[in-house]
Amino acid sequence: MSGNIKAFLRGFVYAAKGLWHCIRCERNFRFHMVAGAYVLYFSRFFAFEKSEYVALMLTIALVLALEAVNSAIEQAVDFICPQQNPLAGRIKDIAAGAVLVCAIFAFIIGVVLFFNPAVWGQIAQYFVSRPVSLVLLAISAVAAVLFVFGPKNKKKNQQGLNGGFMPQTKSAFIAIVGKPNVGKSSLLNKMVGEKVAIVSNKPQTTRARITGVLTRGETQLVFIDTPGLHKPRTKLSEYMVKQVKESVADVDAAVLVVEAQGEGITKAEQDLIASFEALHLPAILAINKTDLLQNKESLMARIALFANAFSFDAVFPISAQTGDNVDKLIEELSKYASPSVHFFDDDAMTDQPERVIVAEIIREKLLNNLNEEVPHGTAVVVESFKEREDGSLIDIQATIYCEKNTHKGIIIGKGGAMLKKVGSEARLEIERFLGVKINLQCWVKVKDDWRNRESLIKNFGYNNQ
Ligand SMILES: Nc1nc2c(ncn2[C@@H]2O[C@H](COP(=O)(O)OP(=O)(O)OP(=O)(O)O)[C@@H](O)[C@H]2O)c(=O)[nH]1
Ligand SMILES: [Mg+2]
Repeated sequence: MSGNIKAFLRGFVYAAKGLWHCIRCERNFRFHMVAGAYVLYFSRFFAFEKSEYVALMLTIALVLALEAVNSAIEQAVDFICPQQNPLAGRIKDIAAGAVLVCAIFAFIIGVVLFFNPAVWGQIAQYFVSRPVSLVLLAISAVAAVLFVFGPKNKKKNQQGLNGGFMPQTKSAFIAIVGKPNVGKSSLLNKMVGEKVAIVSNKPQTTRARITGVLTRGETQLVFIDTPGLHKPRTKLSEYMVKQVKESVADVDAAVLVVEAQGEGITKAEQDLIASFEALHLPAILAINKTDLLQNKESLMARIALFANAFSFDAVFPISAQTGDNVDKLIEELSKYASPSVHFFDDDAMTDQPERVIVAEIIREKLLNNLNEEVPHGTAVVVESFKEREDGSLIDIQATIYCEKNTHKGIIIGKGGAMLKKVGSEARLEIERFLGVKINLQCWVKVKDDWRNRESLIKNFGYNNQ
């Protein structure tokens, strides 16, 4: 019996802790508390009926209770739903809508009850004739403003309540964005510590979102490498640009990668900055390829240029190639992690299936060995991936698609020399990646203008769903 009473009383302690948490972390809750207190204070000047007092108290209680419930729903949604789920945002909006409806009604009730100019005239006289009361009122107003706006909204970094209700682990989703060829995929690979995204010196190497995962202790950072933002000229590039926009909308923070050398801010970079502003997305500026810089003064000018365009949370001159300053960038990004389960195994580095990585490695070798439009018009599909029974070898068959017969000739090369070169470079890297010998066979096929054909784009793995 005494155990039951203890459990019953413990419920009140949890409730009090929850209330304290609301006051500490929720600015809107504090605002409504203060508004309620002033309403009650000024109500003493009005000769309200008992029923009017009841209506007033109930309205204040309802607004505060809904604010608390709204906060609980927001946190539950953040806790349960992976950030990518668009439904999560909608659930939070609906909960906030309920508070808004209640606050509007509370406002109307307030106006109806307090609309009496004669009484307000008397109240003004009351304070004018009592300077001490006027000063106290002014002091309380300043204290109220400090109380409401002083403590930060701490939703992101809250400590667990109820003795471990919140998970001990933390995670954050970070989009890596920028114009093509600035080194986004190189940075992803450096941060993850493994090559999970292909890299080339040609723009528009990355075509789809690539997830890279870094888990250090309790913190898991999920990086989303994106295609370089550019003006789309084909249906495939429309898909690529859409990938960037969707990525930015679904993360906790973004890293804008720009090159250390360069004139102004490009249109793509301006567009990305505008999207950070529109989404209120915190962003960090990574100024890459500093290893190529001759003088550091130009770096200062570059930092000033971007810092004037947007208030970045931090700026890091880095080199994705040498790894310079990348660890510091990771440290900074860890600050965006909030209590949450880990969305990937702690030893995972990417969510891409082996087949996709193999196809991407072959495409990378095509990009590195071919020039002009030819590599941009290629797509690679792994048709079969079979491990021999004794585990000694994996047989891989891949098809390289290109857009024109002339391109097919270039890819195969004189006497098959180019295809042989691409195949052998790809084989070595795939063997390193899979840790087992492979037998790689590549065929080349033509699919006219496939980059503008929706069904083929989907077949080649660039799926909009
Ligand atoms: N010198 C130097 N080169 C770099 C650095 N980071 C990347 N690169 C080179 O820049 C080129 C582009 O790198 P990627 O990582 O493919 O660039 P990206 O931004 O992912 O390009 P897209 O996928 O086309 O948007 C490659 O040749 C890289 O080797 C760096 O820090 N220093
Ligand atoms: Mg890339």
